[in-house]
Amino acid sequence: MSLGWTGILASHCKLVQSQSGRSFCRWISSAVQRGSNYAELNQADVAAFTDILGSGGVVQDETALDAANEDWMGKYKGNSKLLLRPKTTQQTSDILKHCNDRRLAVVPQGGNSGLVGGSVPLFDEVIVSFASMKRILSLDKVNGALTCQAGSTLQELDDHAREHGFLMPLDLGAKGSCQAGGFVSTNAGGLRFLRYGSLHGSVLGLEAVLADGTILNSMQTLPKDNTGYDLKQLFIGAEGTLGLITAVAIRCPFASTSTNLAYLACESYEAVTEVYRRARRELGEILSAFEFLDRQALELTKQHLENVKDPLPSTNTQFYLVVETSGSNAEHDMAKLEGFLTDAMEEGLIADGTIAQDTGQAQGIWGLREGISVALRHAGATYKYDLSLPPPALYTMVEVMRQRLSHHDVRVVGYGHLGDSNLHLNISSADWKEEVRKEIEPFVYEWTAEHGGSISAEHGLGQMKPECIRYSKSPEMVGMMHRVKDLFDPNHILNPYKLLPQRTQ
Ligand code: FAD
Ligand code: 2HG
Ligand code: ZN
Repeated sequence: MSLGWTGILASHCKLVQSQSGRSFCRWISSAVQRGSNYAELNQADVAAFTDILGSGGVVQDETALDAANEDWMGKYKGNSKLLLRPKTTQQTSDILKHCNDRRLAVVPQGGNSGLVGGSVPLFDEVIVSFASMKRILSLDKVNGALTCQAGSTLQELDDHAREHGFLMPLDLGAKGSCQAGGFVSTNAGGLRFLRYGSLHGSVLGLEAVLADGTILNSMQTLPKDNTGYDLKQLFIGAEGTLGLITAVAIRCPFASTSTNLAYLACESYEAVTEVYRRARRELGEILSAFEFLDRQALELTKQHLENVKDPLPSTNTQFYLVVETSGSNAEHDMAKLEGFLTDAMEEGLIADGTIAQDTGQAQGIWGLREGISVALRHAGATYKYDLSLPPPALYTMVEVMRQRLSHHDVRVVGYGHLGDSNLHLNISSADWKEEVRKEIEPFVYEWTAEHGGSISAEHGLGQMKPECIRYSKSPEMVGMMHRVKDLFDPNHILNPYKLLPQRTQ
């Protein structure tokens, strides 16, 4: 697969005025340049880092650097010569103090599962990995507050929480690799968002190190604290541009004792949205996930992932739903779900369906849904978009794109968190082709903004689309973000070229 896209993707854009008076950016193909204000790494820097971390925490090995320079999709590749692995908050602070004094640019890296190139360098930025900060620190058995170091993976945290009757308030396909610092920094959404909401609500506290080495500790574990500005919120979704998160406190709900999972087939998108509306109304408090995939997503996943089984092999509808309920009374929950499904079937909204009979079947259904991104990776190059759109417009986007790209040899795939109005639009092609990208962008962003959506529902902006933030945020909001950045990181050493657009003045 070609990796030569970074320069093109990290293009600048110029502002143009739309008819509605809103400012949009349009691509011009000038690649981002390495900031001339950044120093180049030298032997004295390596010696200073070795003093801080010992030789085990300073990685210059080519194989390890190759892996850390490249993102999960194989789409972005940087050229860092140094990977640092702190074990403590104090070491992280000492590293940043040195980098700030020397003007060395830094990329924080968690599980490197991000989908917008935020976790890899563009040039020679020093990579700070949290892989050696994996300790789970505490779990309050009464209120479910769990504290951990930033490098703990979501799977490890969920396993630990479940041992004590709780679960993590988020779940996603990359749970085996993504880390607390990474999912908090991206404000990841995932499969449990519908039930437990955003990390802006679940994160109770965090500890972050600012560019100059200052440690900001707000590791409170109580849900209420109204003493002044809630600074921790700024780090949630900041994609490593304001500080390095070293520890997190997160509120874990009790795990439900009764969970059901249904896999449903629908003929039309209208039926899908009606099933969703009724699920909210009729399943109410026990509805815990409402995901959808289209036939193209299903076919592609079956083609590329051998271990995925089609739960409804004899149906041939355009849409499939994964509907989960979680409650505390198995009989009541099942009766509610069955009643809801029977009504929807009798009214022709659902063409066919199955309810998982055991955990193995449930895992199979989730495996299919979570496997779509992995299958897309196997299929070649993917033009990946993660959009918030109002439910009526959500699938129109997929149809419009399919029509627009009909003269190209690509597969347009739509799936996502329908219950959160979050579409994952993926265009799969054997290879990257710049002419295809140009037909997708900026159209996809303009269309989304015109329909009142957001160009990033959950994956963030990273290096893929910092210039396009203006489709979703006003000039005043972007200006204020620049001022916050200046305050937290005056020398702009933290994750440069990501999230924020280049300044226009
Ligand atoms: P990384 O990829 O390493 O980093 C992500 C960003 O956070 C980067 O900007 C990085 O610089 C920064 N960062 C990392 N660690 C720190 C730290 N300690 N301090 C400060 N900044 C830091 N996302 C969703 O929202 N929902 C999904 O359902 C979902 N499913 C996925 C499924 C798959 C198969 C994959 C590969 C990805 C998926 N993602 C999903 C995308 C991704 O955002 C999440 O996996 C996760 O949030 C990234 O965590 P990470 O530890 O891998 O972070
Ligand atoms: C998901 O919901 C993830 O599966 C990944 O957010 C989406 O790969 C994608 O486009
Ligand atoms: Zn998602």
